[in-house]
Amino acid sequence: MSLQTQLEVLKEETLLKINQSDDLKTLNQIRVETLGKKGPITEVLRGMKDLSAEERPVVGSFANEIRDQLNQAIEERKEVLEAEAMNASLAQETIDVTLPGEQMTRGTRHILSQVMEEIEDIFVGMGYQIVEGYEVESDHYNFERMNLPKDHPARDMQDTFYISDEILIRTHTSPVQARTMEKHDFSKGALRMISPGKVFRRDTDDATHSHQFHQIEGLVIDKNITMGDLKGTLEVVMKKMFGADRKIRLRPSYFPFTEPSVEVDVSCFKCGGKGCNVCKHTGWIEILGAGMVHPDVLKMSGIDPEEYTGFAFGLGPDRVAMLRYGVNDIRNFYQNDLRFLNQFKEQ
Ligand code: FA5
Repeated sequence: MSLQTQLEVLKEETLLKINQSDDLKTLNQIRVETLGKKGPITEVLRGMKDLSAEERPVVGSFANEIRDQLNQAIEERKEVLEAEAMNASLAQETIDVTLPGEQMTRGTRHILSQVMEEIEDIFVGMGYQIVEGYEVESDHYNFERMNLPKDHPARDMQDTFYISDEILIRTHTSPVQARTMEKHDFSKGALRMISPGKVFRRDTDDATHSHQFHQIEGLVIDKNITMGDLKGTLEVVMKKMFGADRKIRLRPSYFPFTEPSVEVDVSCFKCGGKGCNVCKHTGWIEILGAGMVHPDVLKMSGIDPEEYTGFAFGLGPDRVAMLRYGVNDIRNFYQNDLRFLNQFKEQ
């Protein structure tokens, strides 16, 4: 068979393979096998050395022509296969925009955070500043500066988690009073602050007591502040929190850091005052302690009690939330049970 005939046969066979190839990998393989250095065309061209000088250019240009034709056929087939692959992947990746979207779960603030922020807003509206305190406190600020020296029997009122002899986790937010008083510049006006935060006590947990709970401390110091200011302020705040028809009572009490001292109770949400297991059959739930700042507490913070007087209070927002929403066990707030918490989703 002449070289031209061999090339002609090779061309026909290769064109057939090219047109039958149905993926890019096979097509590339055909190209390498036919047109590569070890392929049959190169092989035929090598045999040209045996040809006469007249025949050589004729066969050479014929071989080049066939190589060009095959290359072109491969390129054309490649375009067809690439278009087919693109169409197939487009068909596969089609998005059905009518399918329902994935449901996103939306977080919400904890009910206690919601109640605390609401109380903060009431006080901010009355000109109070918000001050942050420390959860890890010193015995000095938690007790001594609150008129509770080391051997004071009233320390038993707040069973304490000590970290060392001098360091503890605070049992109330009252240490923020001392920290704020000693820094306040009275030449710039009265001190009016609240301080919300977590407190800790070695209380036995029950329906109304938790070993970790929250308090919002309040403190007002100025010239001529009286018990009337305290009572008036608490009445306004309680009405805003619970509505005008809920009953409130002030009871004489004792705190070493206030004189005189009171406790404020709100009528029980569950029994309405008749007595039940939630209010321990008293009809009332205690939500805050308060009083006129003790002159010794003022003195220890460098304030002259002859010139300035003040009132302070410590409110329990956990109890406020219980009263508000009829939650009959404080422990629900701390167990992170979503079935409970989801009832208080913000809108
Ligand atoms: C105090 O802690 C005083 N520091 C409050 C105070 C501040 C009085 C300033 C005077 C001036 P008491 O221990 O009563 O007081 O706590 C205050 C409020 O915290 C209580 O009325 C109650 O609402 C809440 N509370 C107390 N113990 C618990 C507890 N174990 N669990 C949940 N709430 C509690």
